[in-house]
Amino acid sequence: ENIVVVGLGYIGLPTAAVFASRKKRVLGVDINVKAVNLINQGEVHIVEPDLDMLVHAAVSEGYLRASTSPEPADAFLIAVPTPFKKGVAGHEPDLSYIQAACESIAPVLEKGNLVVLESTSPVGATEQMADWLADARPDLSFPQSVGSASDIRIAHCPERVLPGHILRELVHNDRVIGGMTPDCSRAAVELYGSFVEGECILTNARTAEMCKLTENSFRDVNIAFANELSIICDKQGIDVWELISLANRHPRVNILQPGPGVGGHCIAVDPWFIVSGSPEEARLIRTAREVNDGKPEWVCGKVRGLASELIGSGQVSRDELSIACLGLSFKPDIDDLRESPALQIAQMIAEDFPGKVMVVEPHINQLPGDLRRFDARLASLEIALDANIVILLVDHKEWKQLKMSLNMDQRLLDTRGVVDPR
Ligand code: SAJ
Repeated sequence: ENIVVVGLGYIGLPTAAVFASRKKRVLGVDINVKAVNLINQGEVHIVEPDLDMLVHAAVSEGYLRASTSPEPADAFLIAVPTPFKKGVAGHEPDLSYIQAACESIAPVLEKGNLVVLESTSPVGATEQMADWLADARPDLSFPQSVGSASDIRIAHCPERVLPGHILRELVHNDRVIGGMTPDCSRAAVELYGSFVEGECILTNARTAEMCKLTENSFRDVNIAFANELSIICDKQGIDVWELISLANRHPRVNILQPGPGVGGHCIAVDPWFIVSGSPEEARLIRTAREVNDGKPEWVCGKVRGLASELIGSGQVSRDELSIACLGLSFKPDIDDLRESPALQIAQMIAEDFPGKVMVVEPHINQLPGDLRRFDARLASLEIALDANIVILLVDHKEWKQLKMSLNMDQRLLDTRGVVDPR
């Protein structure tokens, strides 16, 4: 069986490699020529535990190849990004990458093929994908017009793996499989059955789309609850981490952890797809997004307050003031800075206090340009802990057991509850 995977990012490449490890012949397709060349040399362009070994083995055994254009196959998997349109009010989903993927595979489609949309998508995207394919190939029949008798079978099978644990979760997580007809679902189950050890559960495409959005919105709403509590507790002089651990002793309470905001490409994006599809109804989901998106600015306000306090009381002069940011990535123990609230905060602080900011980030060796522009610099943890204001932004394992004793001219802002206040 031959499989084409379109999009060789954090989802597509691991999926392609796992299929190849089960002795399927896989062609990975991406518009990024550099990534294609690297993969063909058995190397990878993304950081994910064990992925390099898996890709290397699959390429050297001849089961995995990469190219910038698709070839005929039995099944096509689409794993391209679905961002929202930046700057557009209402955070409209941008399906242009799916459309481009459809245009690239349509010419090589043959009767009997299965096309699976894996990208996280707004409700209706799978039907839209089928329409794009049907428009490009009037000689073939599709489920939206002929039902189960269609030449091409189409399903949505959203990915729910956690970055950092992708290879394990790909195999062990349950999979929700939503076909446009029951036949389409069955064809997709057969395909995934070659490596998924979790349960494959059948539904329709719209429910599968909504299911994925619901999972990430559930997490977003629950993190927003924790973030709102942290702001309330700060005002009331209560330690929010102590509060949450006490409340979580209740058998039916399980509050998540507050932080500097919510980052990554999934949890901070997917809820907007529900909001833009049902703007009147999705009130809680929208508010949760706003609460989480507002948290970086709240943290910056706290830092400005601490700086005025230190300067106003004469503890330190404005010229001498130093500020340290511990962590930049969007979550612990990874190098991924994309959509990171920690990075956003460090940038805002560096802009407010040019030349005074140092950053500790063990997973990178050069600061992003925006930080360098305001003369921020990378520092060691030891030096950073002498800064007047220390902002803990990411709970990397390097400082999980961090012990600090603060001098009179020092303040700590721990957004992750790592340092025991005692
Ligand atoms: N965060 C908190 N407090 C918490 C938990 C997380 O502030 O208690 C923050 C993190 O620091 C981070 C953000 O939320 O900035 C998101 O991190 P995450 O670890 O919760 O999730 P992601 O974005 O790495 O992966 C999520 C997962 N979804 C769910 O857990 C419901 C993953 O299973 C999905 O496959 C992935 O989104 C995706 O691709 O959609």
